[in-house]
Amino acid sequence: MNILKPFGRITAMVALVFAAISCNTTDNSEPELELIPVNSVTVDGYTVSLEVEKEIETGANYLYWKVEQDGKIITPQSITVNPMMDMGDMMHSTPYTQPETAEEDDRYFKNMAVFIMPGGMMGSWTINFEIMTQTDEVISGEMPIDVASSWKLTSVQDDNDNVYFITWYAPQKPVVGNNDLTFLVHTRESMMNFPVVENLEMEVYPYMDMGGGSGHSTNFTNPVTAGDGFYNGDINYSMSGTWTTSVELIVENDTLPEVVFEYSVQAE
Ligand SMILES: [Cu+2]
Repeated sequence: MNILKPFGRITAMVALVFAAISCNTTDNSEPELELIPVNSVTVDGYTVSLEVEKEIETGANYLYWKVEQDGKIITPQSITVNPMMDMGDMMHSTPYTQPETAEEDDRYFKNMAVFIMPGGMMGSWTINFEIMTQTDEVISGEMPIDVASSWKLTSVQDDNDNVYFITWYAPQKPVVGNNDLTFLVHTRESMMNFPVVENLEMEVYPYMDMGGGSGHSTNFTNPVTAGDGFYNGDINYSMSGTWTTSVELIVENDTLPEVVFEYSVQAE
């Protein structure tokens, strides 16, 4: 009967080892990238794929680029992109950055594009890409994409017809309680060039219309410039439901007309 004792100990040790392993995997705080395929294009034996975290829409989007050769992921030296909307009688680009190796997963290159118009009746979006392989081979092509419309982008003009594109960057999904409140601001230098605008003053005001002429605001801090066109504040929603947030930009002491974002806040 004594013969069972060591087995018991071994079982206990095995259980401990398993507990340690499963602890490790669940404790891993890196959020898992969950990407949706958008489109892929094959050029000269290289398959270039575009993947995203959420459906591409007006406002800010992160685009993840993957290049494969013979079914294997390769790491190019660089990927250069240029989003373009063909509106029939004219073409224009949109604010965007160039792809760099994704911190979350180095099999991908990642960039941001802020789409200023949805695709559809008005025109269609394509992302032109140029890839330099490790052997200096250049692969170029174009990737057609759909851009849905969203509530997260609006624009305003000043008296000199300068346009400012205001993107609601965060919260992407507003919830009751405290949320980081982040905007991005770009202007248009030409149809191909949309630089960020830093050091503006911004005045926001969140409001919930309760009907019958009554309504209320909630606690918030006004966003302030954080560099690269980002403006960071906070918003603490007291209730779920439909909210508006007005935004005024102050450009060199000139207060531009107010724009309003309207969206729904979830109960968490
Ligand atoms: Cu357009």
